Amino acid sequence: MKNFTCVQDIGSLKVALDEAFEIKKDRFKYVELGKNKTLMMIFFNSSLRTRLSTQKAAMNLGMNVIVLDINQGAWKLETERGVIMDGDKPEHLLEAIPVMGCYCDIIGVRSFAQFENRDYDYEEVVLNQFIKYSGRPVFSMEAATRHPLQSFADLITIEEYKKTKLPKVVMSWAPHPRPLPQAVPNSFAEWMNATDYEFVITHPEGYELAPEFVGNARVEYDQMKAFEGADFIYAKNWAAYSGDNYGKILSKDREWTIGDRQMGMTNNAYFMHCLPVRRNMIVTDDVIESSQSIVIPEAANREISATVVLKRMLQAL
Ligand code: AN0
Ligand code: CP
Repeated sequence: MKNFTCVQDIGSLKVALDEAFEIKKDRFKYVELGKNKTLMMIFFNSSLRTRLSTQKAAMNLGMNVIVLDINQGAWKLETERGVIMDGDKPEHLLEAIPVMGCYCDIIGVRSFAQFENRDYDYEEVVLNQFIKYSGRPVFSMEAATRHPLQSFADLITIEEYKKTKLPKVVMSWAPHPRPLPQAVPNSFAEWMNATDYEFVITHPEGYELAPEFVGNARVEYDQMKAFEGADFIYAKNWAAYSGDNYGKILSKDREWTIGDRQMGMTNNAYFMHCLPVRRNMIVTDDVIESSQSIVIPEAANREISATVVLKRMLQAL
């Protein structure tokens, strides 16, 4: 595997899951593979889990790691070509990227949607510039439209906890005070659509995701109805995708906050969220603290998904 940005890059999910469970049994099995290889992680946005789990994954593989937070200590970067650089940005991404590539073997990039221009975000301009100009294999640590390391960890978690071969998985929008990207829900939908699970998406009208991510999923606007018989509830907020509303908040309706009322409709479902989560906006204290909440094992599986991805990228060097 050269680059890792979406579900197609991982190939067979069955093979990927087998590798994940192999790594989980012995996470240092491939510790020789990364000797004298350097991972560079570039963050344009904040992170707790991705930063820590990906660094841990690299250490499992014997790699060296360099982390750069672009907004803390690096030069401010211009991203547009053709700009007369007489403002506050001393360096252009088009020099910075190949320079970063000189010091490492693999690059991870976190670069969220900016919500200024939908086409710019959905073309994944920043991530693709890394792929084009770094001269190194690149993986997404959440880009504008997807968060594949998260979705892979989510899939591993569902496989570990499911009680039936093909569980019913429901992704529910929930309210949040700030506009959040569609990357996590897009990506989760993309991975769920690649399985044979029953997959349902529920959200208020106006929050439709891009059709290429919704795929064949059932969209149900009645949250309580969507939750009926569910085995897994995957909560997430996202801002609107459609037309002029792109990046906007259309609702902060706390009727959608996931609590005992909604969970009571399910087949004693497990509760999942990628974290960070705002309690009593997305989910009540009681639900996230309940025995059905698997948000911590879900986060723990980030180390496993990242180890599989880095292992494959090292094998392809
Ligand atoms: C980010 C998001 O919703 O995309 C990161 C989630 C992993 N969340 C926030 O910015 C709160
Ligand atoms: N779930 C996730 O990616 O968390 P961070 O934003 O803390 O990395």
